Amino acid sequence: MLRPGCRPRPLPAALAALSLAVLAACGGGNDDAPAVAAASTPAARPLVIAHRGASGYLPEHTLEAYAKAIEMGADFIEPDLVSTKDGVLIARHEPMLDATTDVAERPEFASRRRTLKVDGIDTTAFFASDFTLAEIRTLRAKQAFAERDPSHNGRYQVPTFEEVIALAKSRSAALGRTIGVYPETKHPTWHEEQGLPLEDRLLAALAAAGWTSADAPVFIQSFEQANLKKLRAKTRVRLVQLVDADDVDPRTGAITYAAPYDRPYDWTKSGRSGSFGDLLTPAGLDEVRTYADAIGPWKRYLVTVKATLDAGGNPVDVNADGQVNEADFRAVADDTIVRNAHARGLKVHTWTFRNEPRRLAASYANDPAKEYAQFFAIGVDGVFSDFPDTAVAARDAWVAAQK
Ligand SMILES: [Ca+2]
Repeated sequence: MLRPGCRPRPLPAALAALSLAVLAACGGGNDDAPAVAAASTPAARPLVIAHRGASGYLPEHTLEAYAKAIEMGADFIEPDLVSTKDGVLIARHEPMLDATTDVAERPEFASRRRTLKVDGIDTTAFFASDFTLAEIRTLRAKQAFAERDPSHNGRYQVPTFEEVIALAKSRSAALGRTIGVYPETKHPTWHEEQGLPLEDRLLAALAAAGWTSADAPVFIQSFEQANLKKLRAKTRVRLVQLVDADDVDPRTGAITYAAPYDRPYDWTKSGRSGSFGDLLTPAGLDEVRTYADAIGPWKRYLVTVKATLDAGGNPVDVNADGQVNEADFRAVADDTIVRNAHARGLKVHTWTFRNEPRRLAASYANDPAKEYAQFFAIGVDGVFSDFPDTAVAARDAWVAAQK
């Protein structure tokens, strides 16, 4: 899924003047214990959704990364879906292949690089929609994050959605437990503009697997809204409205919005105003419940981060590492959205959980389990993690502690 992960984010204007390198939103921390607001009803056993597979360890969206996630105990594996030129759904985080494959090193494909508008933004890249599946098969996956182990680069292929489903089914049978799939339609409006709409092929693949009902081990997620409404008319499989944002202003903890992460792209296309956060108000949740079964808000909507401020009102580099990022911030929870969602019968699955110290708020004292526990305590029903072993251990410990 999940578009942002830890994408480079522009700084809020008032912070750009800081002499320190400021990386908001993707880290965290202070020395305070995690704060929890009012009590809500925690899930009995929150789901662990392996974000792009065990992507903290192996190149994302490969059968090897999904298999490792299953080995680690994940309940769901999470393929993002894009289309090839010949209309096959493959697992990639983006239609742009540059960051997660070796395509740029293949001279035979050099002429394919071109500029297209993606959700209104000029983007120069190698697009999956310009490659047949046979051509995609010749590529090899690579680790998307510079800070993670590159030793598996160049070894694994890009899988089709059908292969991901087959893996989930074969491992479920072998292990005697159900492993679900949690596909995301990536840029559905853009795919439609390319003449390669995703939705019917996604439903056909699920139907071929026998997965057409609300109790199928499937959640379909999207940041856009119109495609989910269309899907609701065609399937009872559970649907998830993802809710993005641009960043957090660490001086206040307030969510910030900037294009293209400010609203579902289909709203921009159709002229609907507003921002993603509107979907999480009581009125927004009333709308979401008409077509979806769950919401998937960025985790900062539920637990925000706040900086320690100096006399000038600027964030302090608390751990004195020369950078101001999440590792300097306090994590502050508020269960209002979770309670309002639950009151409407909507589950809450949030993202993305990562082990790297710079991505952990200071409140967690470098222990990712403390972050999971804070979210479980406010009632989230599922977490997307790049490190499913850590997430499963934290979940199991948390569940055991509730008894
Ligand atoms: Ca710091």
